[in-house]
Amino acid sequence: MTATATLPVLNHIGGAWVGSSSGETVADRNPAHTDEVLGEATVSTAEDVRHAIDAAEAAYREWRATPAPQRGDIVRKAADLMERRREELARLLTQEEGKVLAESLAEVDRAIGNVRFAAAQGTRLTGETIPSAQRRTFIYTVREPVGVVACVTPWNFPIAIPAWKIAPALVAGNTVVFKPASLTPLCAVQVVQCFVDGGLPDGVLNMVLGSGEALSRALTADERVKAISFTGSSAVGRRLYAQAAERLCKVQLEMGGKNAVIVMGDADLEKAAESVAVGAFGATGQRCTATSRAVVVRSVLPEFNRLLAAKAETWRAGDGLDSGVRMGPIVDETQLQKVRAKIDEGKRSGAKVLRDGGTPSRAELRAGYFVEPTIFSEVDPRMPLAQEEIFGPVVSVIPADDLESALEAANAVGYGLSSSIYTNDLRAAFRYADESQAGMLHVNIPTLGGEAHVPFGGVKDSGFGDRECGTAAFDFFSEQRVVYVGY
Ligand code: UN1
Repeated sequence: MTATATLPVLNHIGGAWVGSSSGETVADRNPAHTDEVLGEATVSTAEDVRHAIDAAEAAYREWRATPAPQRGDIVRKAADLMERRREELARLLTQEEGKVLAESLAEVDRAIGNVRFAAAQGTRLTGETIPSAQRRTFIYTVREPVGVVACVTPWNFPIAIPAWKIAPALVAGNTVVFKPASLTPLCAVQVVQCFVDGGLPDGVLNMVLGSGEALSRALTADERVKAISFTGSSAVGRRLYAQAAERLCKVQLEMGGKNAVIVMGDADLEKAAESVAVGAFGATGQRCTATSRAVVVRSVLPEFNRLLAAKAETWRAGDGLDSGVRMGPIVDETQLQKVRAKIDEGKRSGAKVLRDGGTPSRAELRAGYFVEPTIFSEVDPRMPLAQEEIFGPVVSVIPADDLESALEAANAVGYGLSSSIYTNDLRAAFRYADESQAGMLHVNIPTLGGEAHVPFGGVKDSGFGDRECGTAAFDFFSEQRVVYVGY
C-alpha cells in the first residue's frame, strides 16, 4: 500500500472500489513537499452519495440481525489489521496530513485502542430490567441500531476519528456511509480497507470521497440517513445540524476549540510551560484540543514567558518523516493563508509578539506549507487572537490577577472543548473544576487528547449531542427500546 503518484483513490460502495459518477479527480499532495502528488482522488457527486446510501440500506437488515458479539469480532479484526499495518499507516498519515511520524504512530495506536474498545462492547450491549408498578408485568430495555448512519470526518486526525466513529456505529448494528475530509483520502481508504479485510460484509461500510460542500446536502436531505456524526468546524457543524433538523435526523457535532491553560502562582512553571508548548505546537496546532491560550497570573508571568519562548525554539519545523523534526507543515495552502492572516491580525491588534513564526526564513521550508511556533503576550481576552480558533502553532499569553480573573478570561470565549489548570492548591483545582466552561478539564495535564474508553466532547460552540468514544458513543449510535410484558 505504498503511496505512488499513480494511485487512483476510489469510493467504496457495496463492497467494490469504484470511481465517481463525475469521472473527475483531484491531486492529493504532500504538504511538506507540495510538488509530490500521492494519488488522484475521485471527486464524488450527490448521485454517488445516493448509491452509497442505497448500498448501506440494502445491507442493514442482515447486519442488524448479525449477533452483536459477531459484529464485534469483525471490528476487532480490523483493529488487529491496523496494528499489523501500523508503520505503513503512520508513514502515509505523515505524508498526507503532515504530522510528524511519532504523532502519526500515536494516532494509529489511538485508532487501534478505540476500535478494540468498541469491538469489545459487542458483548456488552446490555439493557436494563426495570420493576413495573403493575402486577405480573416485566419491563426490559434493549439497544437497537439507528439504521443507516453517516460519519463525516476532518483531515487533522484522518485515521483516529474515522476509526472512533465507524467502529461503534458498526458494533451497534448500523450500516455506514463514511465521508472523509477531501484533503486526506488515502488515509480514509486505508481505514476502510482494514474493516473490509477484517471481514465486513459488502455494503455495511461505504465511503464517498469529495468535498463536504458538494456532498453534505445529499446526506442531510436523505430520509434514509438516520444519524450523522460530524467532526469539523463550528460553522459547518451548525449548518449541517440546521439542515438535518428539518427532518429530525439525529446529529452529533464535535467542533472547534479555543482551549486555555490557567497557570497559577504556585504552579510548577517548568511543567506548565512544557504543557502549553506541547499543546500549542504539537500537531502544528491543528487539533481541536490544542492549547491556544495561556492565562497566567502576573506574579509568574515574566518567568513563564521566558520558559515558553525557550521551549518554542526546540520545535523545529520540517518534513515529519525526518528525524529531528518536531513539527510538520500546515495541511494545505488555504489553511496556511488563514493561519498567516490570523497572525497578521494579531500583530495589528496591539498584542506583543514574543515569537513570530508566520513566515519561516529557512529555505527548505519553502517547499511546503510551513509556519513556525508563534507566541503573543499581553493579549487582551477580547482580542480576536484570544477569541477565534486559529488551527496553527500560535499561542496567546493572557495576564490575569488571580484565580477569579483567570477563570473569567478562560471562560470568555464561544468555545468550550478542553481546558487545564496548573496549580498545587487543591482549592484552586476544585474551584476551577466547578467553574471551567469546557467538556474536558485537566489539572496539571495538557489540554490535548483523550483516552479510548473515556467520553470525548465539549460544550458551547465546541460540541453538541452525545459524546464520542467510550460507552457514550453507543448512546448516539443506538436507540433504547422498552418492552412491557404482561404475564
Ligand atoms: C485530540 O486532540 O487528541 O478534530 C483529538 C479534532 C478532535 C479530535 C482531537 N475532534 O481535533
